Amino acid sequence: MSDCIFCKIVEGEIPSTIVYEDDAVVAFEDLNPQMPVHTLVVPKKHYDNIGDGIPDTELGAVFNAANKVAAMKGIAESGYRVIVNTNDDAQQSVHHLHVHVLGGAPMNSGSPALDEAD
Ligand code: DGP
Repeated sequence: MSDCIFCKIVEGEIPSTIVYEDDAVVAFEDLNPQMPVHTLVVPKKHYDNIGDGIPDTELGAVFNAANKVAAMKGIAESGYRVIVNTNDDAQQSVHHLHVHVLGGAPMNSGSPALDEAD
């Protein structure tokens, strides 16, 4: 999609700090980090959100990449959250499926880590 900012990041048309890439996904640092580790993982192909008919293989690639990012960042053992904001009530602001990988410090029990970001 020509007006999608994450498509532009995937295509290298706008800069980002890429931390992982494979055939299916790109992972890059969030512009406004809410935690010491805050990386986004996106499928290279555009999907609006998790309800957009994503093939199992691509969905699996996104979550496997999230796990790899956590390992690369050294938070796999200490703990991390993978958050997928979907549509308005969840404050999805970029409508290209992305998962937030958040960690590097203790988080509140049961409360979404991004609540205070908005
Ligand atoms: P969400 O609310 O789940 O749609 O989160 C979108 C995230 O995307 C938000 O944490 C900030 C991040 N973001 C928005 N624009 C850019 C950008 O141009 N570059 C990067 N690296 N991150 C962005």
